[in-house]
Amino acid sequence: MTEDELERLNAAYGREGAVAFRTSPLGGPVVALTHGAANVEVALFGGHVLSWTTGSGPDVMWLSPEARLDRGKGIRGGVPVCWPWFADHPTEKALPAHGFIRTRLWSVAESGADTAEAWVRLAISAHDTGFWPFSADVSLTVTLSDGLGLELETRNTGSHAFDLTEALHTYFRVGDIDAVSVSGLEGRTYLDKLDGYARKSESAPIRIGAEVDRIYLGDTAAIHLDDRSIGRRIAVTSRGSRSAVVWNPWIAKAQRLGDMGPDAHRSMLCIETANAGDDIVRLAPGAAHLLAAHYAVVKL
Ligand code: TA6
Repeated sequence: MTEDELERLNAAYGREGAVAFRTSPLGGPVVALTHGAANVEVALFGGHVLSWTTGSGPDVMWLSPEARLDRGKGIRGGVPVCWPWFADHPTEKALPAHGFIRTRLWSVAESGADTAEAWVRLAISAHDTGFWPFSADVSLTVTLSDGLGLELETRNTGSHAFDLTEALHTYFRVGDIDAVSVSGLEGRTYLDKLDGYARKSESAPIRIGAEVDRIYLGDTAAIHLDDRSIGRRIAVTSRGSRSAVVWNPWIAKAQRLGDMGPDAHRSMLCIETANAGDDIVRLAPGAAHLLAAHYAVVKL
């Protein structure tokens, strides 16, 4: 994006001290939100939240040291927007995992700021392409206040209904994976991707000591990621979601992925707010669906 284009974005959507557009050293345009001591950075490539700092403690988001915005491929870390399918395409395995809007440039639709929050809405239209013969308008609204809110809205603008699976695939930074536990999913059924999607039941708060890749089914009041190494709880709440994914690649898969940097498994954990697994959204022509996540950080 040229400096002139950035200037036009700042003229149209910049808000003094709250919303600003700039070029990231990672190689692409980003919008920076500021509210008090908190900051968020969102890449226009993929509508991708890269970073969220609250003013105390490390970045809440984990981002690969190898992340780039200018290579046309999915950014490793932050909040990938998985849409219009979660994980592999249901029938065409050659298609990119987690859909195609995470590797497209989004446009800026709106922005705003007041004493309570700073926000920006990014948008993209997905029309008939060879492998997705439908039409939809998608927007991601990122709202920075005392917490961080993400709202992913899909509107079916075509004349055919389609099935949607999606996720806000959030990579949280942790101080030391050994000091982490995840609560709020006890008693829930999950699909274990590492065991042929076998249905299993969660019995206790989750500790991570190996690769974990699970789709938890049903409504989730709140999921708590407790990190005793950093001394913080990340509370995840959601709307429009009846599934949540917990993923850590551990050592071997992180090495196979090849772009996570050294010992990444010790410093990240994905808790993804989703419509995945059995949780499929059927969107009729003209209908809309909102998938929303809210993150709050409190001291432990
Ligand atoms: O959500 C978990 C998962 O489906 C894992 O199986 C792993 O493939 C991961 O997503 C990959 O995420 P990425 O950021 O590479 O799209």
